[in-house]
Amino acid sequence: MPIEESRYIWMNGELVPWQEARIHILSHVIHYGSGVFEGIRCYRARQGPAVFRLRDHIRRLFHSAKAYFMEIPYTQEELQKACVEVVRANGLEECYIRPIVYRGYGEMGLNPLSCPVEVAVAAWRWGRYLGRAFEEGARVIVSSWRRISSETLPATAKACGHYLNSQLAKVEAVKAGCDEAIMLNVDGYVSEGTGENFFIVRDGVLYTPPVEASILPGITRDTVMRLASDMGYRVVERFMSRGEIYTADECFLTGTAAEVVPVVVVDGRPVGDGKPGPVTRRIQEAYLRVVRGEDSRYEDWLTYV
Ligand code: PPE
Repeated sequence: MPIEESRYIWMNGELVPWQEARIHILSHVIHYGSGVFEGIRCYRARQGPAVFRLRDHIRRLFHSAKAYFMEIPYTQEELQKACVEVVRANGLEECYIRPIVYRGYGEMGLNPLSCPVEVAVAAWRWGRYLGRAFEEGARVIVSSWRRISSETLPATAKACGHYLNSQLAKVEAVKAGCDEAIMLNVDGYVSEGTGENFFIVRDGVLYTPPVEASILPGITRDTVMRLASDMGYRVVERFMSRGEIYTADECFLTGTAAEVVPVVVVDGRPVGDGKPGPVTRRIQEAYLRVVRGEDSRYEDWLTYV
């Protein structure tokens, strides 16, 4: 689906018209993937549009930048404000916000340190990331590509170049007629989806791979762990093997873009009875209530625009 254009993009402190938010072809990021980014959602809540877990996303952006020696020329508060400003200036209510910090035009070659660090924040309306799978459940494969190892790249950073790994797995899934791919880590344990974390449900207990399984520590994953335990479920972070997915009662994916998506087929095998499971449904509903400000226990997570 093409991007649904908005009017302005925040670039290095100024709002510029959407079509003018350009960078030079010789910018470092284009050649070497030297950028870090975030994905944040804003929802139509009771008292107006509200950005979900803005502080946590911006904090992770700074952590990602630190791993690559990128000094962001703004404070966390300033970038939080930039996100809110972009939503407001575009008159958006429900939207996706994409802050990106990248190495710009300066020098060529692998030493990035003298290239300028630039920042942009865009926002646009973005519907269901995995389309009908949100309702009907996703069909996934286990990819032949392993998730990047923490010994190769700092896998907990959300960096542009890391997503070449995700793209290989995603294309493999799409060419196999599936919605998404799950990657194993280099040791053969389940890691995550190409843009989502992964959970299974067995006998009413939720299991999700730990950070040590080379995952991106997802903010939606954290939200779901918190909501599920508040709902009375036991939540366990532990390594899991590929075979365990096949025999799980339920599986689901979590991510800012994807939200909470049931998985109904893995490698051609139905998960449970092949329909979205009841625990997944309950968590999906609870998540939507929280992001829309319908559950006062979690108001702290909302930043009203
Ligand atoms: N793992 C990966 C690899 C990942 O990219 C994401 C987010 C997650 C886990 C979940 O993290 P969180 O959003 O904090 O719960 N993927 C973002 C980018 C998707 C894209 O296509 O671009 C997102 O969901 O915004």
